[in-house]
Amino acid sequence: MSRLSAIAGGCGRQAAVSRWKTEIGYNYVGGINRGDTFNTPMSNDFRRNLSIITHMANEEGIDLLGVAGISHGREHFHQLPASLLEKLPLAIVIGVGLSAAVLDSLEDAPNLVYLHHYRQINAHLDQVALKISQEITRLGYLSVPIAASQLVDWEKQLGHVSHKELARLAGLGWRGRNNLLVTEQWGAQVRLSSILTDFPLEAAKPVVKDCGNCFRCLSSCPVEAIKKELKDFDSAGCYNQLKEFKKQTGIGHHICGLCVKVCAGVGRWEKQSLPSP
Ligand code: B12
Ligand code: SF4
Ligand code: SF4
Repeated sequence: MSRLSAIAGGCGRQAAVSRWKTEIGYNYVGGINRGDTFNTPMSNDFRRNLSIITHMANEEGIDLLGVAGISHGREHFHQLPASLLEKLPLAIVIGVGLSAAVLDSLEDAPNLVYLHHYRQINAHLDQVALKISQEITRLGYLSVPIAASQLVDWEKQLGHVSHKELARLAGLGWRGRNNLLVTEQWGAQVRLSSILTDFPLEAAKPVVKDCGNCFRCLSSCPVEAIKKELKDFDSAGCYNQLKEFKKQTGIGHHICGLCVKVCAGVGRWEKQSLPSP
């Protein structure tokens, strides 16, 4: 699935939300409501279920949403019991685009404006993942929201699962030379979160695309961690640089953003008139 189209704000938004709820027979109005949530019998109606999720996501200002099948690759999940994972065949992946203006404020290191933006988008993603998860729970299905940015293995620098990989599997984009999830519309300027679930939805297929002739990010990295081939990406070099940045006054987090700044996505390259690679 590609970028979500926004519902108009204010009263218009409320009206639009009511309209789609009526259209799809969705009459949940708050409080605890499970099996009787729909006017029509609850079957494996993927389209309607996707509609519930995408409209919620739209209301919450989510820019990207996709569904990944995760029945395979369980070894890539960490600190989640196998007995739970086997009940969760899907991941709903959500993404929020970063402010191009905030990224423009980056010169040769992360700054406090970017730190704030990073933290707020993480918090926003976590809140939306929670809301979607609560709704799925109310509908009688299982859901586990995964933190946007939380380590479960500090030494190996691992989260519960890689949102980038889930996003790729959900067809939202490809793994760029910068090792990040790169999308058509947002480039790498998108942060991600995921909800593991058994809510009946159709899993997408990964997109067959890559960075093509773009090498824009190679010169953006202060330690030249980004190479022509993704397989040669220097993870240790990148991490060491982020440790250096972390020490800088007021930052205190492993952030950087320099390779994100230059990976703006097809639509935004024209608008931003960034220098040619
Ligand atoms: C730890 C971490 C880091 C570490 C990296 C360490 C590492 N091991 O990757 C450090 C501190 C260096 C770091 C740096 C950055 N990070 Co970081 N980071 C994370 C975090 C919290 C966990 C990543 C993780 O577990 N990686 C594990 C690796 C090994 O996963 P992987 O590369 O995808 O490879 C595995 C999969 O492909 C898997 N696999 C294969 N088949 C299958 C099948 C299935 C079903 C599954 C699930 C997996 C799977 O096999 C591979 C090996 O295990 C995530 C949040 C999250 N939970 O995803 C954010 C995250 C990856 N970071 C992000 C960002 C933006 C950054 C920075 C730009 C910092 C910043 N914000 O300014 C830099 C970019 C560095 C770069 N160019 O790659 C974003 C990426 C967004 C995007 N568009 O891709 C994330 C997703 C946070 C978010 N909520 O958006 N990060
Ligand atoms: S800047 Fe270009 S080469 Fe680098 S990850 Fe983005 S699309 Fe790929
Ligand atoms: S996050 Fe910074 S150090 Fe790491 S690859 Fe990107 S530009 Fe280089």
